[in-house]
Amino acid sequence: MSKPRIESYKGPAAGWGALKAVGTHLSHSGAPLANVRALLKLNQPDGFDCPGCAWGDPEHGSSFEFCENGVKAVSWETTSKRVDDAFFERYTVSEMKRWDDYRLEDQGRLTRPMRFDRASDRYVPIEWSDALDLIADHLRALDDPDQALFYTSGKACNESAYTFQLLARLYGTNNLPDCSNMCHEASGVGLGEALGVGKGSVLLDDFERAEAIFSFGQNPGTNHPRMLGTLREAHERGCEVVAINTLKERGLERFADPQRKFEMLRGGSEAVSSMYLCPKLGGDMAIVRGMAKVVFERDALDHDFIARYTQGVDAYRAVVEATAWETIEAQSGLSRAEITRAAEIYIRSNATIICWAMGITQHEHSVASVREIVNLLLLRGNIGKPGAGTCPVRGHSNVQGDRTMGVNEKAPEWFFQALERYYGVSLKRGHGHDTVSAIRAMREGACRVFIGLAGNFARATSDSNVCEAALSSCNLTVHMSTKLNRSHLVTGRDALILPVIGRVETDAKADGTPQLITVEDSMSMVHGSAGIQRPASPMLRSEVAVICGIGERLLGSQVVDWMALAEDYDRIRDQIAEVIPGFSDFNRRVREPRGFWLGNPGARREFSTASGFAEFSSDPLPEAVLHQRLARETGWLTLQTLRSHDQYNTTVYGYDDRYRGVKGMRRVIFLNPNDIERLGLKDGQWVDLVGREEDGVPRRAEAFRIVSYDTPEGCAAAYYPETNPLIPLDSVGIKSNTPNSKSVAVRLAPSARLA
Ligand SMILES: Nc1nc2c(c(=O)[nH]1)N[C@H]1C(S)=C(S)[C@@H](COP(=O)(O)OP(=O)(O)OC[C@H]3O[C@@H](n4cnc5c(=O)[nH]c(N)nc54)[C@H](O)[C@@H]3O)O[C@H]1N2
Ligand SMILES: Nc1nc2c(c(=O)[nH]1)N[C@H]1C(S)=C(S)[C@@H](COP(=O)(O)OP(=O)(O)OC[C@H]3O[C@@H](n4cnc5c(=O)[nH]c(N)nc54)[C@H](O)[C@@H]3O)O[C@H]1N2
Ligand SMILES: [Mo]
Repeated sequence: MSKPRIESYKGPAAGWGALKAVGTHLSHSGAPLANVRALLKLNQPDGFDCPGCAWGDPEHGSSFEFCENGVKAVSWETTSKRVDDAFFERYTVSEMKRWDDYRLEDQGRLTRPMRFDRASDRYVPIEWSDALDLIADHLRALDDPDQALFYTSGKACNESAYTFQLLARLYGTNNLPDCSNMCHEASGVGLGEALGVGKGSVLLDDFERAEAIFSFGQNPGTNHPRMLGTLREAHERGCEVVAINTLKERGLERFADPQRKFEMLRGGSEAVSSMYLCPKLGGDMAIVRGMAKVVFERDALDHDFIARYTQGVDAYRAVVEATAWETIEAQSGLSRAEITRAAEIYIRSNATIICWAMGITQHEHSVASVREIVNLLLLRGNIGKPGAGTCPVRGHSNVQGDRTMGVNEKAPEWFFQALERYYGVSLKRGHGHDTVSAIRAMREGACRVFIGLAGNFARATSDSNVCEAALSSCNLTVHMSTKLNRSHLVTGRDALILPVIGRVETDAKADGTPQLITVEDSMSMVHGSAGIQRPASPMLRSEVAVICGIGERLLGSQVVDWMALAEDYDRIRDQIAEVIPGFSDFNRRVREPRGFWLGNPGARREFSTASGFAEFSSDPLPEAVLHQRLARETGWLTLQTLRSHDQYNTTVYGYDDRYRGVKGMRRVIFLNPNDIERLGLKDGQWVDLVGREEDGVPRRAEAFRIVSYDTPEGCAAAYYPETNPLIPLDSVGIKSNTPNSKSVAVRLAPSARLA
């Protein structure tokens, strides 16, 4: 681990810094050669899908794209370290609860199923069949299937997601919370309302034709590194790239492409963006509103498109005209002149893509912001033409696919009917619990069994202490996982850790031939993936095998022949092909190079909204965004909780955040120098972060070091998940119910920790 220090980073994104980091990570994982081999197949048409992110794969050019964080994701999974029986004999659960996220996962891969033994406070081995019986017994013992929760993380592939939701629904519940509830839910809701489909409309090709690309609230240098290549190529051919980010993120400023040898040798790099705006947290809806104001004023509308395909433009025009520039400037923290310049770029462009991620979706008014983005695109007909459209940049590599497969606590009526028709059963309707309401339900005793398909529920959710108490009150908690994490330590009365095969590993049929799994990327491309490594332990099972094992014990094999599904995933895909639109001939099409495109009706200008038209919204700007509401009370700041360069969500690979200049530590809070002075603090000082406590729940995260940083006044930043205890469970987005992870009210208190 590096010595803790702050050291500003002068290089471009990627470049030599990335190559050096790759070397360090490969040697730490202890399996360098195997890793390299796995990597060479990374993202190739017949290879395996990188578990790193959901950015699309290019159709031409080199199919191997270098990506530092892809290497980290792969080497983390192919590590030679193992969590074995001796490990669990050595450490009690209480002891491991004191470890941080890095130390837990760094123990290596889980190797066999374990059951919590309360008397000894330890996990002890259990046979697979006993573990599956135990789950079925617990589920059968519930008074009502709605007392069970089936949580999915976006790591799960299509086949496990489909069987998991099928299991839940046939058992009798729609309680299918997923990580999407904390992530792009607002995009799904907003796009669904406006355009009829909750997914993005662009393909990678569109990036080659766009004349302007706007990126709102995302940090691709860390979280979607392969997107940087796309942005830079666009910029090189004269496309305007406008970055709108509260922080100056290096990846959005400059990028050195490790694929280009000459550039690397001369230490060169290229600019990625032509304009960079740094709004206050939550100020984006106001920016887009300001841009729309300019578009109306200059009559730069696509009148034909608006007349033919849309509804509601007059009401929208009225609300835009009624919004004062003073409000727009106050909420965004930007000047009218800056916003006008961005609008002029938008007006000059005949084909515009707008991308966004968590900086847009994790606020109270996120759904309204997504709709405002769509409004802006509609004004100039930027939906359903080449080089233009919406691009919510997804997180987990298969988070979009999991929803397509029916992991949805609010599944639409047609989906129930399709399942009923195919399986000849009748299913319960109604909404199940999402992530936040699942925590409330456990807290109230209404849910008593929690089963997690991948992920780290206890750490990823908001209000950590509240969530941990809720999980602990369950009869049974179960986690299908690859690595040890905090959720395993927050045990119900009974608790199981079920170790599964990871994506880099071969998942073989009984006869030894490999199974194929499938995933869907941000551009709705569905493709196959098969691992090449030997599984980390002979006792691992695939997610599908575990789910089907529970299914058979709980529901028998009359309706679904679970064991047949587990034997050959082609059979699962045949059922998906019958149930889910767009998947006909699934098994053949997914074996074509690069798979197939699910399509998006919006790209054809077909809108399956209630009216059949693309809908303008006319929401007023929020009365005030959080930083304005807090300004009146002294000492409060708005905190965004974000990712460092060395983490994948709750998986912490290391303690460096290279581009932000942080070495060897994670407990830092980035503050504007004026805030530091105003609050009578000093750069480098240690403080505790205190959240809102009006509801009587203490919310405190201890010992963070102040880092003076280029962030707007009143807007602080610190890493997730260490800051999750600060986010009140009820602080959620309107209509999305997503925790407001990018606008958390905090104040700073003296820390017991000394320098
Ligand atoms: N290496 C790596 N890759 C990942 C992940 C990972 O943890 N590590 N996570 C995956 C997942 S699940 C997801 S969802 C994505 C997340 O991808 P991102 O959305 O890029 O993730 P965050 O780190 O949360 O970054 C939020 C960015 O938005 C900016 N921002 C925050 N609030 C605002 C705001 O109000 N307005 C504006 N304009 N900007 C704002 C922040 O400064 C930051 O740059 O990445 C995926 N890929
Ligand atoms: N404060 C704050 N909170 C946030 C966010 C934020 O920006 N700020 N972001 C939110 C977002 S966008 C998301 S998507 C969620 C993420 O929420 P989750 O998806 O629940 O969390 P991860 O950290 O991705 O899960 C990591 C664990 O997954 C398991 N795992 C890894 N690979 C596999 C696999 O192949 N199979 C199986 N079965 N298990 C595997 C490992 O055991 C690992 O410990 O967090 C959310 N929480
Ligand atoms: Mo996410």
